[in-house]
Amino acid sequence: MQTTYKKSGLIEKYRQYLPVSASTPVITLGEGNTPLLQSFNIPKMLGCPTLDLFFKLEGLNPTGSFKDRGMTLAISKAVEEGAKAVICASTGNTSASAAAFATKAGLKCYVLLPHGYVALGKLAQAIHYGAQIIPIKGNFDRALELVRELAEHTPVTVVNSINPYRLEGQKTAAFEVVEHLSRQPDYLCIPVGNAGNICAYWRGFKLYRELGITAAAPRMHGFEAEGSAAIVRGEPIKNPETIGTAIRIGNPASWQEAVRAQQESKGKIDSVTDDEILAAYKMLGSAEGIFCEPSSAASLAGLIKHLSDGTIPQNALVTCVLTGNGLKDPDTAQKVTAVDLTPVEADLASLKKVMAL
Ligand code: AN7
Repeated sequence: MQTTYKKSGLIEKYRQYLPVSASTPVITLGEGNTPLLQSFNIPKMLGCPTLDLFFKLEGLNPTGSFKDRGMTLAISKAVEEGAKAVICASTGNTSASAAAFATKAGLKCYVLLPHGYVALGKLAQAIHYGAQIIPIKGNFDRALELVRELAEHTPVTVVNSINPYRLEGQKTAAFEVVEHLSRQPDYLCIPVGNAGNICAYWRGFKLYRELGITAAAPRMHGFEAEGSAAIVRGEPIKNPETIGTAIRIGNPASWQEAVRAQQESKGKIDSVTDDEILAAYKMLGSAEGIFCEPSSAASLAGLIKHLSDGTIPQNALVTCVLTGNGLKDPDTAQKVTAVDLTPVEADLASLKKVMAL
């Protein structure tokens, strides 16, 4: 039977804007083209009915986070360049994504994880996709230092965001936001960990402005967790702490470029507390039917902060990036909302009683 199978994935869609040639092997899992969902309930709840709010649901990528956008390109280029093995340090999502794409490409994948600080679902993914998992007695920043050192002495390709192809792939998210809105947002709110994604979005928005596809570019508002807010404080943090383990990073790899993105876009890099992150996380679930991971909710937490202090006007067009899927971190979901899970007798009378019917 003949098919007219249309190739999927970001590289096919955006190859004119990406560093690939006709001979680059394309390793894809169908990443990208994630929904941009309009929010109706949250603007009302915040007392800002004129706010035009959209959520970019990056948790709907194949491995459940935005990392897949960069990984399709990084792994495709690694194969093109003849790599046999890839390595990354990760707070979880990079490792899940690297493991999946490496497996698809037939490459060996090593992942260095901060022991005890990777959400259960992310660990399960890396195991399931067959990566060699190496938990270390140290945090993410130490793991990344080790990866850099290893790469100097061994024939492994680093697929952390210091790999130049990662951010190039991730910039496609900005293209999609513009396509879905038919214009640029006024503000982009985004969590900041290693600060790569904020740079990637800025590259994408800047390019579309240069090409005349949009008239302007949004202001980039990035949000670190208060306990790991190195950029806000202006110095690396030795022992970063936050409920958002994905952004528990004390020495962001893309620090300088992120500051440039903030300055060029006339945006702001700020911090949000764990309580603010959790409030936003719960609000997304209970008001919008969106389950993102705690770190992702830093974007909404930041928006709420900047609406209340007047940094973002109440009638703005805002896109909040929700970077990862809530299913990755079932432990936090269960911990933050107390529910009674005591079983009831399996009969109608008991049910009616507990349901107050
Ligand atoms: C859900 O996986 O650094 O500012 O090793 O997983 O580009 O680092 C993850 C980062 C936000 C921060 N939201 O993005 C890793 C890792 C989620 C994340 C970030 C991460 P960057």
